[in-house]
Amino acid sequence: MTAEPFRCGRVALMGPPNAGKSTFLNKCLGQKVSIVSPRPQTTRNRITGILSGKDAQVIFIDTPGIHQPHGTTHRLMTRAAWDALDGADALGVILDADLYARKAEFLENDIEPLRAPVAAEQRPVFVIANKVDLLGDKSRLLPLLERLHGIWPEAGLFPVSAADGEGLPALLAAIKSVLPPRPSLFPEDTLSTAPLRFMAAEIVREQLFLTLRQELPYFTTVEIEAWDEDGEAGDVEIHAVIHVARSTHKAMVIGRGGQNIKRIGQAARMEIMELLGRKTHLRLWVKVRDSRAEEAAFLRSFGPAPEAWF
Ligand SMILES: Nc1nc2c(ncn2[C@@H]2O[C@H](COP(=O)(O)OP(=O)(O)OP(=O)(O)O)[C@@H](O)[C@H]2O)c(=O)[nH]1
Ligand SMILES: [Mg+2]
Repeated sequence: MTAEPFRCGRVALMGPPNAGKSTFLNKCLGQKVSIVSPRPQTTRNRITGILSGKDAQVIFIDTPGIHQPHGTTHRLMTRAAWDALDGADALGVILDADLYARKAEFLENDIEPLRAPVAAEQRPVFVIANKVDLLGDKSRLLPLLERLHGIWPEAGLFPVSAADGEGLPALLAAIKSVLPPRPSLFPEDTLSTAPLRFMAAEIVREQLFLTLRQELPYFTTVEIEAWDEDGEAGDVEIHAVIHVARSTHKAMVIGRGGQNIKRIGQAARMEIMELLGRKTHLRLWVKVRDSRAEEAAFLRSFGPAPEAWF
């Protein structure tokens, strides 16, 4: 009997906003590398998450949700998602199966931007029907799976729950089996290629989403202004600035008597401390920015636009 070769490759995770792409990635890794919120368009950049096992290394690339873009920001986010396909060995299309089991009419419109490119893919495609834990009666999934099979007949179909892990072992085994035989690209203990500073800023942004819910103004960004690891007893001191567009937004983020900013700071500090494995002090400021200059900086953070973008 010959031993299976070690396999390693990249898998781009794509899909409509809010489908559970980031939740799926975190669940596969058993740790949080990508932030999650009930609001669509939480992920703004490509995020890598690396799953290292004894037989394979899977490099997942989480992406912003793909949808019909309106305006420059959405176009840039959508581009960040499509760019993830470059160099990927396989593609995971994640869909909210519960949503389409209840509202079948939404499917066509939501997958429209993905439909033709995915159908034309030469690489292995995994269509991941997520959130099956929300379906009381699993037979409600069948018409959706049939439709998806009709749309992308070549793709593997996997009903899963990123929340409770149902279906993930079978899917991960299938993903590993299509990766090219080669040694790992990253050391075994690398969880992500994202710098810790970026991850810390994302954790603050996640807490903003979770605390403010629908009220969070879309252009809110978080910037790490200072990161001091030389504090007493090896503590890390982090200063983060939450940039908002208007003074009304600032009041919202701070909350009555400072209750929101306090909650955001406490929750983010706990998570960052876990990430760093060291005692952490987190100081937050809220600044009203010069909105035009700031929006330009926000857009620049996506990288230069290619000449022929739309
Ligand atoms: N019940 C249930 N909820 C889920 C599951 N997967 C994700 N969710 C929830 O769906 C919401 C969106 O999850 P995200 O992981 O942020 O989705 P996303 O696709 O990364 O979203 P964007 O980054 O905004 O495109 C969150 O409230 C998650 O908790 C699942 O399997 N079951
Ligand atoms: Mg996401």
